[in-house]
Amino acid sequence: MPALFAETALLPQGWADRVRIDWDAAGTITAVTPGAPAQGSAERADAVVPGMPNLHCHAFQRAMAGLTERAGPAGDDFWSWRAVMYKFVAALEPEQIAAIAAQLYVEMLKAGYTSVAEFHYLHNDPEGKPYADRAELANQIALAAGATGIRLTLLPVLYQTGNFGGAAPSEAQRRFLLKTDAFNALVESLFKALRGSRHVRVGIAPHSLRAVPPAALREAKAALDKIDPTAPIHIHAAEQTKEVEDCLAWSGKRPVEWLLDEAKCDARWTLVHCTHMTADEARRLAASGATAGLCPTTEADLGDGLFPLVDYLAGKGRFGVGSDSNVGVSPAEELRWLEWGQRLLHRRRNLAPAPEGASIGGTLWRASLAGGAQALGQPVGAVAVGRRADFLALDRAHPCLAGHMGDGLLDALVFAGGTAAIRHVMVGGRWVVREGRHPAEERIAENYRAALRRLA
Ligand code: NGQ
Ligand code: ZN
Repeated sequence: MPALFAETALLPQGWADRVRIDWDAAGTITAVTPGAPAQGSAERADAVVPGMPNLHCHAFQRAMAGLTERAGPAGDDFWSWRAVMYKFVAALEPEQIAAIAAQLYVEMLKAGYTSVAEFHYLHNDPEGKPYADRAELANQIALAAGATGIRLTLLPVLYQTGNFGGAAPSEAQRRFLLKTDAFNALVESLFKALRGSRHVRVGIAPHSLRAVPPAALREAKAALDKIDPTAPIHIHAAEQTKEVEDCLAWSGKRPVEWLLDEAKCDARWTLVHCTHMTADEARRLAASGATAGLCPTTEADLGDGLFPLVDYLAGKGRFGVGSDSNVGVSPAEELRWLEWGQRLLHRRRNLAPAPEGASIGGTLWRASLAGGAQALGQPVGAVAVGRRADFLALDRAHPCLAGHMGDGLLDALVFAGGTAAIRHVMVGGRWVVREGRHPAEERIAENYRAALRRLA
């Protein structure tokens, strides 16, 4: 039986020393023994913490990060960024999508993400026609995840309209569009193809209330329920004030309010962004048990606004973090900006509510492990029996961790550039990063460079 002996490890009950962790051939933890003797065949590690689930990602956007930082003719905003993104998307070929995703997933693993929820909305060819295999592009994502070893929750996206009230989609959106029947068939085929995988779970992602009319939302959910009534459902909501205004004009309700009232969101749901909520919406979303999917670096990059974290956490709301457009690829960076945004807003420090003396980095890391695991619908996010063996081995001898112990390690990780100390990364009981390196990283980077050369 494979096993690891950790000098110290973050367990659900807190930090423990001399922890032996055993797992089975399928990568599920079978025993966690604090205070264990170091002898035996178990490999040794220094400080072990659960790897972070990344609850929101559009992999292809990694290749345009840094390319939208030139001033446009008339003042730039989220919508002008989106227009550039649509141009970028227009020409992407399947192999390019796989090459970009593989490069990104290697970067994620090295930064401490051990799983990713891919909100996958490219379905059609550049002309907007379906590929011979409808799952052509979704397959590229699954291939990239398999090639890198990252755990995947694959969320095919339903996208039908250009705005609320059934507005026609634009030409630029043609690669995203599927009729509900075609979408349901795609979901079913992905369930079939990926059944039995311990590394992949399938759910669905209605893109947003802008892109999915209520009837289609209901039908897609009903079809999913027939296959798997616990599968995750993700949706973008209330990222921009224009979306809130348009939603009010359409329905008399705000997006999060509409979703809570009409879609009855519960713990199966992840609402991505929720930047613009009233205090009442924040309280109700927290009480629903759904996860708020927060993507602070993308939300900053796109000028979205700041999530009402203080109200939301006062209601004990669940959250996790996502890399979204992949301008940042690091859970520590997302959490740092989550907290820093609140500090800038409130002009105070240590805003994530925690009892006196509690660590903010530790509080945020733990909360986003739990929220991320719930959002991905996979048994991850803890070093505990029955969970998958997905974790990071930190090097406490690294200068950036010197002088830190227990939750102090997580404070250093989140607030003091401690990610340089992520030494090894394990997913499902297999090391996917060793000494900071992924075994296929050179080949994957070369493919990525070649894909970008063809795009240019
Ligand atoms: C997306 N991205 O689907 O990639 C969106 C932009 C939209 C972010 N919201 C498109 N970060 O929301 O219409
Ligand atoms: Zn998104």
